[in-house]
Amino acid sequence: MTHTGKSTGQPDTSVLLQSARFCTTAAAFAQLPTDALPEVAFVGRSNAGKSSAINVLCGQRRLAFASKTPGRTQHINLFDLGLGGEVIGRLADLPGYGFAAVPMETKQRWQRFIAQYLTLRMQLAGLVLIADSRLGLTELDWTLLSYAAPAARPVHVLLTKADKLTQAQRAASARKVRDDLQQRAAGLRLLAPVSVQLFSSTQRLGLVEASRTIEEWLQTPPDGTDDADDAAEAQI
Ligand SMILES: Nc1nc2c(ncn2[C@@H]2O[C@H](COP(=O)(O)OP(=O)(O)O)[C@@H](O)[C@H]2O)c(=O)[nH]1
Ligand SMILES: [Mg+2]
Repeated sequence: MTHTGKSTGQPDTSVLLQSARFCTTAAAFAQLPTDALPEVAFVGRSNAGKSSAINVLCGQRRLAFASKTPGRTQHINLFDLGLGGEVIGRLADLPGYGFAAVPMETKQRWQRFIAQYLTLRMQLAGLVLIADSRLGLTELDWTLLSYAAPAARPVHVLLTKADKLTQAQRAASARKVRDDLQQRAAGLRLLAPVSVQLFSSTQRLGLVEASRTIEEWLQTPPDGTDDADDAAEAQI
């Protein structure tokens, strides 16, 4: 996939992500598409900057707007990604969590939906966790990671709003999150790789790294069995 730096005057988002088109919205697991196309899911606390990140990564101003519509905030919104007219994968925008003004019953229902999605969705190729770089990973993010752990999908943390930090603060934020992950990974049984990067939707910081990660996941079989088989064969 083509990625070009700002210096060449070319876009810094990927052609594949720019092809994103709204596909469907699901209020329950049974409403999710049943084909085998790989999915990359975006998760994060509400207000962390998830919609902004999706929009800027896809080079579209209002793609993730659906997620803001009242009544749709507890849905999973799916976007098709295509190459040459053929849909080859999807992005899944999961409901933001940690929004205080939500009745407990609603909260529990969508918590179950998120947990179900993260553990049962075979098509899930990887998880992009959006966190505010000023806050790092909060208890709700750790809870989400604990839901995600059994499925052993790779996780990529975008520490967004990095434009609000100085260079030194950015480095400290990334270091703290990496250290926290190292300390807590075993306890959470997080076996799949977790990577961390700084990001800013307003300054378009970290777009190339984030899109590359997402594209790589979409081009890897979701259950990773092929890789595992290859590795096993290589060792024999
Ligand atoms: N400065 C700055 N503000 C951001 C960034 N990303 C999001 N925001 C702001 O943070 C607020 C929440 O963003 P939004 O994308 O709606 O968050 P969501 O609830 O996680 O989808 C909005 O006011 C955004 O304009 C960023 O990278 N930098
Ligand atoms: Mg949003």
